Amino acid sequence: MSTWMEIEEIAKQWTIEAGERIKEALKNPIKVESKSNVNDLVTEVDKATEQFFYQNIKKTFPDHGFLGEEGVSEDGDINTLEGTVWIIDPIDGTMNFVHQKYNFAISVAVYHNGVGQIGLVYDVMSDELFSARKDHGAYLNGVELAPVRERALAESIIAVNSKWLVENKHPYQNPLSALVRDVRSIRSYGAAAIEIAYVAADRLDGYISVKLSPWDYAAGLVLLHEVGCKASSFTGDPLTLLDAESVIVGKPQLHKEMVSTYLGEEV
Ligand code: 2AM
Ligand code: CA
Ligand code: CA
Ligand code: CA
Repeated sequence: MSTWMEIEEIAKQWTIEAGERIKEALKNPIKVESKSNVNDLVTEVDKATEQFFYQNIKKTFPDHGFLGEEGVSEDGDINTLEGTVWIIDPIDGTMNFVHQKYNFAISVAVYHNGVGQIGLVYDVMSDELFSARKDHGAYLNGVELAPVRERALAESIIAVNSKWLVENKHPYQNPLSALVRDVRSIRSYGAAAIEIAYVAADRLDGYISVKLSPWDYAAGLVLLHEVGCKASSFTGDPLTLLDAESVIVGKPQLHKEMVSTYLGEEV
């Protein structure tokens, strides 16, 4: 039986190696395909990176479960978080990867019976590794992140995908618009895992997304927990990690205010 500390070390090594492979792949033209719609992109590199993790995990930890965005697992999608489960987004921010060759991350989480034990978010091109192990703090490239520092909503910077503000059926009624008006400013980095890691690292105060999947935020939740930040659905309910759902992340006071005053219901 490996300890969580040992598993974290192995996970970090695989993540750094996966990052090297991605950088190597970027030297050649990359084949891009669409998934659910023309703007929902996937590349051969997303699939190869997920395959790299899946094969390593299967070989090293044959009794661990696997949940990844590109569905490479031979056992199909899991529908339970019982036991030890790896939740992986091989490239978070694929559109950035394709268009910018920058601002994308590898997101790796290990959960045990539904509780986040290890969270890694590796911003490949910036070479920034955000890491956390339950009850042992959160780190950026080995330097411990400070516990959460609150900031008033009017002085807060939050990240949202602003396309969703206009894609809503009734944009003028969209409660997100009022929040956008009242905070200090808005950012949109296009990679949920990085945006959540930035909240943990105090580069952002909050992050909101209308719809995310477990692999987008599983590692981020472990980081947030270690610094004392909060995450929930728009209704304030805990995130289930098994379904796509709305996600609101923030420092505790700001999170509470965003849910109670601005959101509180699905949009
Ligand atoms: P991805 O790059 O791994 O697909 C973009 O604002 C962020 O939302 C990215 O983190 C992206 O993850 C995530 N996302 C989740 N569902 C998405 C979807 N259906 N289409 C595009 N991005 C999605
Ligand atoms: Ca995707
Ligand atoms: Ca993602
Ligand atoms: Ca992805």
